[in-house]
Amino acid sequence: MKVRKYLRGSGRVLAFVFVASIIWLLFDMAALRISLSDVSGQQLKERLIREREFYKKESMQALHPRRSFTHPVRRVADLPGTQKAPRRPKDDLFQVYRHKGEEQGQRVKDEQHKSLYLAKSNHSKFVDLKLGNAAAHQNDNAPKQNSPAKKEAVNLNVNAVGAEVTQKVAVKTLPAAHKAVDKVDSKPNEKVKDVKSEIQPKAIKSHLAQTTPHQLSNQDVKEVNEKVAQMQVKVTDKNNLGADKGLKPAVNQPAEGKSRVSTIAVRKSDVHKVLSLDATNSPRDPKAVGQFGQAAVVANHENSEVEKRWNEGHFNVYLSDKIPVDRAIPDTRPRKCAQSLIHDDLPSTSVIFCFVDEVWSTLLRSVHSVLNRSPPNLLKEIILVDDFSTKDYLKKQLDDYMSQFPKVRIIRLKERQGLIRARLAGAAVAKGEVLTFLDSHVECNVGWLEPLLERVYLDRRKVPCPVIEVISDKDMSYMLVDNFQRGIFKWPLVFGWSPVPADYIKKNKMKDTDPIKCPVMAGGLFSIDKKYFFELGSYDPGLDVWGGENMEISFKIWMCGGEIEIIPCSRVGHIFRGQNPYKFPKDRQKTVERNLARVAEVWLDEYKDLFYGHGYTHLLNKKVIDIGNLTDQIGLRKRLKCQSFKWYLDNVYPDMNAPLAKAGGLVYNRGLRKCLALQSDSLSFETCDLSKQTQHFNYTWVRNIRHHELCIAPQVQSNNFALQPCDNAKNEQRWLHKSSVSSLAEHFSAEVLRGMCLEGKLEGQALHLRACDANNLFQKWQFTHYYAR
Ligand code: LR7
Ligand code: MN
Repeated sequence: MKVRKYLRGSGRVLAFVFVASIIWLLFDMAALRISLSDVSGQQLKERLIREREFYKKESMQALHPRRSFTHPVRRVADLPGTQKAPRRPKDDLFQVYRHKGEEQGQRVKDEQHKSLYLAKSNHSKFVDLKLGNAAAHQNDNAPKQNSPAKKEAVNLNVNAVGAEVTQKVAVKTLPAAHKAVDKVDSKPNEKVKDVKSEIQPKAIKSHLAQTTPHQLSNQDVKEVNEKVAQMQVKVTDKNNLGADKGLKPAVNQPAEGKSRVSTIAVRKSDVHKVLSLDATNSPRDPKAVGQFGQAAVVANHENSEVEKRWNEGHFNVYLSDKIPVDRAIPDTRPRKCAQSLIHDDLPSTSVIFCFVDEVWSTLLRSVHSVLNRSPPNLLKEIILVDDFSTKDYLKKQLDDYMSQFPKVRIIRLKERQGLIRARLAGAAVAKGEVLTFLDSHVECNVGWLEPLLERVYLDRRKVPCPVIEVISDKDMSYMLVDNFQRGIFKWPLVFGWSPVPADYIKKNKMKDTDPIKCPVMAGGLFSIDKKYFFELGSYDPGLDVWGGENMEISFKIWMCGGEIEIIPCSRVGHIFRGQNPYKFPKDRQKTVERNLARVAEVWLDEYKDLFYGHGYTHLLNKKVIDIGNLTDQIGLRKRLKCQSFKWYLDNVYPDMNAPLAKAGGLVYNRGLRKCLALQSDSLSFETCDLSKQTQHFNYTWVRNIRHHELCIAPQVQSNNFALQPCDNAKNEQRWLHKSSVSSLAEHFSAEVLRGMCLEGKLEGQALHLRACDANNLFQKWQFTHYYAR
């Protein structure tokens, strides 16, 4: 009765509205529920795709390292205050490296350079190419007064190039030197050391004192001798070289390499100012295409030709063929470099170029740049390792051409070995005390060699690299790179360049000429003491064809007692190109991945998960890929008593962020408002308590939810989960989890069971597997700490 009273009049209307809205609400919720599960399925799909895309992108970056962080370059011609060509290449560099209060010095240098320039201009230092190519034609156009010298330069051998320059310019001071080196060539078996004892300090010093443009003051000599003496003290003290600046590891090096430093102490050798030898200082044809490293343009009607020939090298091959193989390039060194002091008794080097189907003109330009800009007494030989090229011109034509240079040796591999084993073949026959590896499309700049060898001389465990400058793949111009760049890597072992932090430069009062400690090297251009290279086990011979060897040797050098440095006073241009112009015997991506996995397994310790976790989890499955036997490599690491990868990160690359897990700590369920806990071999929920170890889990790089050795895996039939011994290779133990942003933020969605998520269950405080639902709070989890995105 009472109810009826309430349902009378307006009350009836109200009741009707109330009931109707309840029914409406119920329908709405059901509809929403349906659409939600739809959406969440869709969202999960999208998320998986996005994740996959992300990792694919990252792994692609690993395969195209140079594209990921580009080299900061400057066009020499674009530098402020430079005029249009023709001009002397060195002028604009003074703009780049001009320092306060040095204008006076610059003027002096300018004058000196001018006099050198004039002095040399009467003599051609160029090789008659006898090729009938563009360069040879340019020779025809060369000014008349060059002709006699040109004749002189025919039949030129390395030493003749050096010798000729030497007589006319700075190294006129070294008559004994090249006489002696000539002798080495005629008797290839004669030891370098004997020769050096004939040619060394006295001859150089006395002649330098008379004729070098920059007189070596007694003060200079005194300073260096003092430095050497200080080093000697330091060495006996600690066996730890601290004389030079740079990112020096704080910990004593473990490997007991026989340091050259102790030898210095005995020798107390004299020093000379770095030799700025450059046989191309006054080129035959200053107007030749690309001369002085300037950008060259091709006329519109030649474009189709450019395009046609592009794939021969994946750069402008057509243009390269027009540029003299001995062109001049601008001296891009910081100004002070020309004043550096170098020890007189540096070790000699074998320069090793490995190549497969390299373009003729770039290969020749690489070789000539070494011949024309290296002190002959230091250049023991140039070894060309032909990695089973297919091009005809690289056979007899190359043999014939190189036969004019006694220092050039060609080694032919009987089958394609790949860059890494080709380098090993070159190293095996090298006679020099130091190996200098170069890519086969480079141009070595003036004074490039001595600063590298000087570092090896100071300590045989130093592995110096030149600054790698950029030769444009499009217009072949020589571009200068910014100072203070070092080689680094990012995950998954992607090489890149990064500037030395400004505060580090400031704190260490670094000068632009100081060696820069380098966590990893680019790979293609470096010098290394030959014995030391082999003591380090050279390269892992199990690395195939191309890629990853730069990471391997970098970790090996640092972790086993050596150092990698970039030497700003040594500069070499390199053609950076978008693609490899040669074929890979096997799939390119698989080759590089496999190499990197070998490196990760041998050198990265527990950090290898960071490598795999950045797009390479598929490599963990032994059925997918066989990375080969690692016993020798692991044995080598033990034998050399190398440091851990953690040591490397802490001491060599401290600015690298490398957390061992993506997230960790307590795992809070937002619906239950409790934390996941391990209880007698199963999982349940407890009130969160940081002090309880049973509540601590990690979300690892290979996407496991891990408690010590146990990992969670979904069980599809029972809609449940299982705790299994962790196995990085098992895909079923992987869960996608993001702290925010993505649509299934905070969920744990099973990677192999699409659309299934971990959910906290109210009854029994347990855990089960349910269809992912974006809004379900019981499917939302939060770790105490997130270390990475
Ligand atoms: O199967 C091969 N056999 C070879 O002899 C493949 C290559 N090669 C030769 C090739 O002809 C060339 O002279 O090896 C040299 C290097 O090959 P590139 O020029 O195709 O390599 P890249 O310059 O693209 O790659 C860089 O990374 C490589 C990874 O294995 C090597 O370490 C290269 O030496 C290295 N180059 C540099 O470090 C130059 C600066 C680039 C940067 C950054
Ligand atoms: Mn290269």
